[in-house]
Amino acid sequence: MREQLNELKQSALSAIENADDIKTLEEARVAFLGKKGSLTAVLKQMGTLSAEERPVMGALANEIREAFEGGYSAKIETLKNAELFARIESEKLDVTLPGVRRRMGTRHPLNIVLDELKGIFTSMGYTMVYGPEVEETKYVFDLLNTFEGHPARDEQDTFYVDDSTVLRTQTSSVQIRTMMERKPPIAVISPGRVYRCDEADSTHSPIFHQCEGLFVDKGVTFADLKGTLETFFKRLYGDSVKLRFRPHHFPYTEPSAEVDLSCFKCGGGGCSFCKGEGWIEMLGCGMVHPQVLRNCGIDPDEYSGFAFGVGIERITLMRYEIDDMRLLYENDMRFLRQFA
Ligand code: 2NM
Repeated sequence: MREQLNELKQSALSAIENADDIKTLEEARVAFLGKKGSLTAVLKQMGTLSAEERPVMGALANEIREAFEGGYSAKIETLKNAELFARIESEKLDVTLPGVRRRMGTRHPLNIVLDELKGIFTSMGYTMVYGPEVEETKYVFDLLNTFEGHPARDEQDTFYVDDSTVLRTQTSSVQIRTMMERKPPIAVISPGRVYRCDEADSTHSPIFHQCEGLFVDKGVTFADLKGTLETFFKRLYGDSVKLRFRPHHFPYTEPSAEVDLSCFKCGGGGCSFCKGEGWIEMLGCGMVHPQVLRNCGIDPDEYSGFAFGVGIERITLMRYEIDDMRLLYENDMRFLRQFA
């Protein structure tokens, strides 16, 4: 048995020696010490030994097992280190390489202009009001004095949801709601998306953005309207801009006017941009019609007001000298990045 044990020791220790990965080492351990292992098999024969031999062989077997375990734990340590080292080698990271630059988004030109517009009117004491884009015809037409049969109600121009519901064609509906809910003085602007049945081209889009303004108080006059718009456009485009009011007609204002701005490109002399006119049509405005005030529960004998509506796209195109409105909706980063 001594022979057998010594042989086992030799082969077990050389198995440890030769194992060059953890799996092989583990197999060697099982083959030696496991339930069906070779050392276990020898120990099972202990019963056949004499009483004198048994403790001697037992001590030898223990000694061999300890030798194996010592060799095993030293080897497993070595193998684990080697594995860790190999992983560190293969996962090596060059911290001096340049990083991946994250592309920052930029504010959309329409939002740049809208924020500026909000800022100017807020500084004049106006607050923002918002309302639904899917709106009852009552607020978009009837209360605004735009009767049944008026061309503005034509199905050709307006997206109808049903007989009494439309996609709003202007944000005046929000102003009507505001006048019905509040008492003057009222000084509000209503920026938002509006819809018209138009083919998209360089100057039209079926969805665009508008900002309407409304000021109602005692003794408000057309002079207040002129002063307000002049202040607004000078702040937006600079002091040299000139305004021209032309008589016009809207069902909801009386008198009404369209406002032209002196051409930003030629300053009024006439060029290709303004088609030789020197002026560019910019917005509509007027004194709120007494009937509209009455419709909203405001006494026109006590109060008067002015209102205006301006397209955000139009201001944006002019401000940045953009010649095609469709550029504003295409989300082409090469275009948008220019406004960073
Ligand atoms: C425009 C032109 C002229 C307008 C009128 C009103 C209201 F509700 F007070 F009657 N809000 N906005 C108005 C007036 C809008 O857009 C071109």
